[in-house]
Amino acid sequence: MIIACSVDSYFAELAGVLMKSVAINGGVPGAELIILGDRLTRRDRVDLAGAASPLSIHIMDLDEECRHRVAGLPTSLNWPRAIYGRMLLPDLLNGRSGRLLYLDSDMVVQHSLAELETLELEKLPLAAVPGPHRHLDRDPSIGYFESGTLLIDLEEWRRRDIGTAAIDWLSRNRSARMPDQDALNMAVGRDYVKLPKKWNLSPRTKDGASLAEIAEAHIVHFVGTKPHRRSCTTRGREIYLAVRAQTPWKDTPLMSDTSEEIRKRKHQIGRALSRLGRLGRRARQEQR
Ligand SMILES: [Mn+2]
Repeated sequence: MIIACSVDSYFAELAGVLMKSVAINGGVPGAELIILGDRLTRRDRVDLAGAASPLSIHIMDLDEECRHRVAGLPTSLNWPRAIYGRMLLPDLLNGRSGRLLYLDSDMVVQHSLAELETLELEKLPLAAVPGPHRHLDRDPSIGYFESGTLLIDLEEWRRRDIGTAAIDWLSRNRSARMPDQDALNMAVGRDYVKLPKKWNLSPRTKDGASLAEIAEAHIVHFVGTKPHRRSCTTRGREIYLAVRAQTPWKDTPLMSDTSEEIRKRKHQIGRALSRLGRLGRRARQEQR
């Protein structure tokens, strides 16, 4: 089984901790670990390379062609371009068959993933955990899954060209509430295997999980404030910190509110500059 996630530099630590948790708790010594990176720094690469020891991580880059494919899709501070890696990976792994376990970087594996290596996928493109959001404008009986854990049948996904269908839908529906997740749900419809909650469990109090459920969850998902921020108070955060202490990030200070504020400002400036660039191009065209 291939296990992959997709991150930019900001989420590199989370990806490293996730992969470490796969190595120590995943019970899948034969797994192949892949990180699809969007402009990772040299430092990120060095840290990630050692993060999953004794397993090794292969880093792939979100190249020009990938960027072109997702160029029309919406992004924000919380939804960077890297989230679309899950739509691209099955095509990037063209020629490979079998299954890909795609995981959000803000997850930690606590117990064995071995069950997912043999779980029956019933000739469907993926398996995922059903979620509560039913805001899509379609027959509610179709249901809705969360995109944090995706157990993908690579050949079935490519046969149905799920990646293209999701990208096309989202480029026509740029104001979707949950961009990658809504798009995948539209592309897949009813055709997925429903996984139990233990494969994608949010420990947040408002998501209603009990402490016993959190302890038993095979994969916990830190939706909301990310656990590498100093200000994170999410329940179960110690699960993240315990694994982090075994990674190259163990002596790195947690992300302060100041650096988070700087990130936000940089993002706003980036947006403003690209808006100015567009206006400038339009003005020049009008002068012609
Ligand atoms: Mn997530």
